[in-house]
Amino acid sequence: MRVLLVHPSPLMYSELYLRLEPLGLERVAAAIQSAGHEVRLVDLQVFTHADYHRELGSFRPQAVGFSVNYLANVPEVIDLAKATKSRWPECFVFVGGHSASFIAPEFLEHARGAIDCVVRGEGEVIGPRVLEAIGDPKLEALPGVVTRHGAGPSPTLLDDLDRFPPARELARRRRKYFIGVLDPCASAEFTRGCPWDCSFCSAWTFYGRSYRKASPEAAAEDIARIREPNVFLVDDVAFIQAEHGYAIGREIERRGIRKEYYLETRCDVLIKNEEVFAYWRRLGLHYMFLGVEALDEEGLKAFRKRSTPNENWKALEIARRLGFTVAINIIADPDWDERRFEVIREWALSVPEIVHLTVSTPYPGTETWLTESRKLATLDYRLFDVQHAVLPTRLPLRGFYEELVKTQGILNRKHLGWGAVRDATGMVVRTLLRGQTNFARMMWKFNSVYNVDRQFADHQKPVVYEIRPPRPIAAARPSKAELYVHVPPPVHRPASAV
Ligand code: B12
Ligand code: SF4
Repeated sequence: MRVLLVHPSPLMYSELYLRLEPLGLERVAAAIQSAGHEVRLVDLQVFTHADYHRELGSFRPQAVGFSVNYLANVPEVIDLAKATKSRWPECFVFVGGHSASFIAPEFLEHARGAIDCVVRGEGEVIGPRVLEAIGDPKLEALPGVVTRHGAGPSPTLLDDLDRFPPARELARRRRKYFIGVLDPCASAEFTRGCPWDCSFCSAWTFYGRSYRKASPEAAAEDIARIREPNVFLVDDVAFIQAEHGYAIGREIERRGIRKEYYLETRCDVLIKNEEVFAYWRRLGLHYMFLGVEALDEEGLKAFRKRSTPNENWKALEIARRLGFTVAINIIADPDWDERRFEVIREWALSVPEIVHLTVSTPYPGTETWLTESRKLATLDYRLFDVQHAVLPTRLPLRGFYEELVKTQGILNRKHLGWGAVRDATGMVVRTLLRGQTNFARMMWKFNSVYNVDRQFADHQKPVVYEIRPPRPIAAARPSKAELYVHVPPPVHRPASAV
């Protein structure tokens, strides 16, 4: 069967700092290929809607699968599904991915028949089975599958992460993928899932709080196959188990691989496993993202981050000592006033790290979605991208964006202003000499992306598809059944996360 897999367009954030390959879709593609199908991939982060329609005309797929990891992409994907079905009514249209998994029934409702099924959870095991079941009533009895007529049991976890290494060759124009100075940059995955349970995050609810590891050999083999000089490790929390990190590192050394890496981890994991991070520093790890989220005890408790301000500072000291360039994220609450933004600005300018600010956003699949007592101020999916305020703002909405953009501008100038440009000139020249322009462009794009008028105007756009607001729950904490996509097998869990 001819199958076309599609990744939607980038959101605001990716227009500026990064654009990454659609790794999940490449893994699903590998599984579908290994079942004997012909697969092509269109990534709308780098191709246009016109390219997509041309591909439909030339490839004539019998099935089109969309990846919806981000809630803000829901309207785009519904419209593409409708356009596809109206031109090619025989084509089977299915949707999978992180966000789609939490909102399957409403997705199908909005699409009014243009989407044949939503596939909840991981796509590797179920993807090929869905294609096999097209036209058969047994489709809706498959694990994770939801149609307008019914839903199968909960989805099946992939038993072995080594199966189905990503079909990277399907992502064309790979030079477009980058993160900051890591230009171009590929992505890779060493582990899947997260054993913690932060209230604002859906990484743990998607995987049912499970945690799986690729074998060190397969992980290193995958890195060896990557042609790009840089790699973004997509693991939710890198190197939770130091031994695993060492084992992969040794395999990488044995193969003589030299690359630069970026990863994300928790402050307490960095403190506990400092040595493995120091070891990876020598292997080429220069950049890391640390999940700090809040500066005060109260904020960390509210997010159930299970770390303290002291631990966070200690982790930052370790990262500085080891010579990492660190990015951290602070979650801005729509309830913030000018004073609160001022405090963040002062603090952010006093530390050497790159500080990002995102807006607190309840997402389906998170605990906050069910427990947040404030009423949503908008039901427009497109605004659920952690750059817009979807909860009521204390300041007038425009005033909130003025403070947000002012703060983001100051933080941006700190690491991308003229001083930084001077320091980064060598790097810009090197990337340009390699024919890479993503990083150089990023340095001049800020004002067109983060812009008060633009962000405010986004709220005035007509809304075609509205998110279904959460049903209030009776209990203080939602049950697993209310939260999980994958119902977990018995798991390893670090003591600090229990
Ligand atoms: C890497 C990553 C990114 C990368 C994007 C990489 C890319 N090109 O997709 C970057 C850094 C750019 C990024 C940015 C953002 N991210 Co992000 N990101 C992640 C992260 C950590 C891992 C994703 C990943 O690669 N996983 C590994 C692959 C193998 O899994 P996967 O993509 O989920 O695919 C599997 C299944 O979903 C499924 N599947 C996927 N597609 C399809 C399609 C079909 C047809 C089928 C059948 C199945 C299927 O099968 C795949 C294999 O099992 C997730 C957290 C998580 N654990 O998922 C957050 C996450 C997806 N991001 C999130 C958010 C909020 C964002 C941002 C909006 C803001 C931010 N926090 O930075 C931006 C917006 C990005 C954009 N679209 O422009 C949220 C999503 C919230 C939501 N519900 O919308 C998540 C869940 C993090 C969280 N803490 O809650 N992100
Ligand atoms: S530690 Fe990170 S990935 Fe895990 S639940 Fe918390 S925010 Fe999500």
